[in-house]
Amino acid sequence: MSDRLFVAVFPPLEITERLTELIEPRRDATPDWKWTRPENLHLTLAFFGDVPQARQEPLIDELAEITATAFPLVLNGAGIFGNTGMPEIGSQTQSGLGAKAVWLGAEVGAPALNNLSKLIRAAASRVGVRPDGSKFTPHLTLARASNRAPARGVCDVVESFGAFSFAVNEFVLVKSTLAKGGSYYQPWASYQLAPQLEVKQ
Ligand code: 2AM
Repeated sequence: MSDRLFVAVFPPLEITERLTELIEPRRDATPDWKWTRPENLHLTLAFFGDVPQARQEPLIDELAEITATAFPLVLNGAGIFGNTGMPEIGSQTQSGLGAKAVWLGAEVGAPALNNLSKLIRAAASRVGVRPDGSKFTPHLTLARASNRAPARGVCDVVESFGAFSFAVNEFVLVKSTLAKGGSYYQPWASYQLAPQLEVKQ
């Protein structure tokens, strides 16, 4: 037996609610694009695919050994994943070429997310769980196209959403179950980051 596992940061409720308010009126307006369900909004730090049950307990324990500090994150601006899986950001999102996913990028906090992703992938490797090796691109997927579809309209919508700031205080190991209406995510284990020290001037 194995489970499909990944590690992610979930935005706090107020951000999810704000995003949901912005997304809901668009759901039926973009037939080629499926907007992410509110409870599924997240930033993936590491994707492991199917992890055999025997490796899950060691993985859960090894992730608990990670020491990292909480950090601020600001999500802003649209990016796309195209056929190549490579991110295309900024002006290229306006090119009108077909894309697979449209996402919100990290305006502030990308290096800290990258660092946390590295720590998580290293921890997983130590217990024989191989993380997806593709280049890490901090992103929160907002819409997916089952076939490549023109992304310009959706990118413009996402660009109009503005910025979302929050503190990343924890990361979560998630079990993903593939279902017809989209994946279903269950938190498997949560890990708190050390509080950020306040610098008094
Ligand atoms: P996405 O946000 O770009 O779709 C669960 O599948 C999560 O893991 C999704 O957020 C997905 O990213 C991410 N992920 C990263 N690499 C993946 C891969 N090779 N296959 C499936 N999902 C992957």
